[in-house]
Amino acid sequence: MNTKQFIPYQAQQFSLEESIQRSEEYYQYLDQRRSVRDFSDKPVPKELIETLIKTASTAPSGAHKQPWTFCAVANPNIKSEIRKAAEKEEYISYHGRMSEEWLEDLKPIGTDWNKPFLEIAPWLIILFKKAYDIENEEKHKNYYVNESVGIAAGFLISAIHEAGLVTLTHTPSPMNFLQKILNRPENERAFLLLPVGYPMNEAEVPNLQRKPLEKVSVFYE
Ligand code: IYR
Repeated sequence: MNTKQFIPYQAQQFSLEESIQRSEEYYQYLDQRRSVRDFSDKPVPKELIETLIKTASTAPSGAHKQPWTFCAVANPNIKSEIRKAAEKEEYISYHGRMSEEWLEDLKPIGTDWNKPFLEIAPWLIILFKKAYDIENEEKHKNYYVNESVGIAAGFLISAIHEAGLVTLTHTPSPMNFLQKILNRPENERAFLLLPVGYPMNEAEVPNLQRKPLEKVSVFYE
C-alpha cells in the first residue's frame, strides 16, 4: 500500500471544446433522468448493484469518513415486511400528518399511500447515515453527515441512470422501522430508500418542467 500522505492528482486532459461538448452531453443525459414509480419485476444481478454502490461510495464526505451504509434488499420476505411497515406510516401521513398545502403540492406527482414498487422492484437500496462510527466500542464522530450522505445518494442516482435502470427517492416518514427490520446498529439512521430496477413496459412519469437556468442561478462576474 502507498503510505505517502499526498500523491499526485491524475487530471483528465480535455481541450476547451471537448469540455464544452462533454458538459452539454452530460447535461442532456442527466436531464433524461426521471423518478419512476412503475417498476418491472425483471431481475437485476447483484454484481450490478454492487458496482452502483461502489460508485456512490466514491462521493466526497466530511473528513473522508464515508458515514454511510447501503443496505441492498432482494429478499422478497424482507421487501414485503418493508412495504407493509412503509404503507402503515404513509397511510397515517396521507390521512392527517401531511398539511393540506403539502398534499396539494403532491397532486401533480400523483402519489398516495400505496407503495407497490417496494415489492415489485427487484432491489431496494436503503441508505443509512452514521452520526458516529463505533470502533473497538469507542464512538468516533462524523461530520456534515447529511451533506455527505445526500451527495452519495446523488452519485447513486446518477449511476443507476447510467446503467439504464430507474429509481426514485422514497422517504417514508418516520423511517425508524427500517433500522429495526434490517437490524442496523444504533449509530445508523435510515436516510433514503431507493427501489432499483427496470421500468415497466408502459411506465409513465408526471409531465413536469425543470426550472430554467435563470430561475436557479445568480452569476457574480
Ligand atoms: N413520503 C411520501 C410523500 C411524498 C413527499 C414528497 I416531498 C414527495 O416529493 C413525494 C412523496 C411518499 O413517498 O409518498
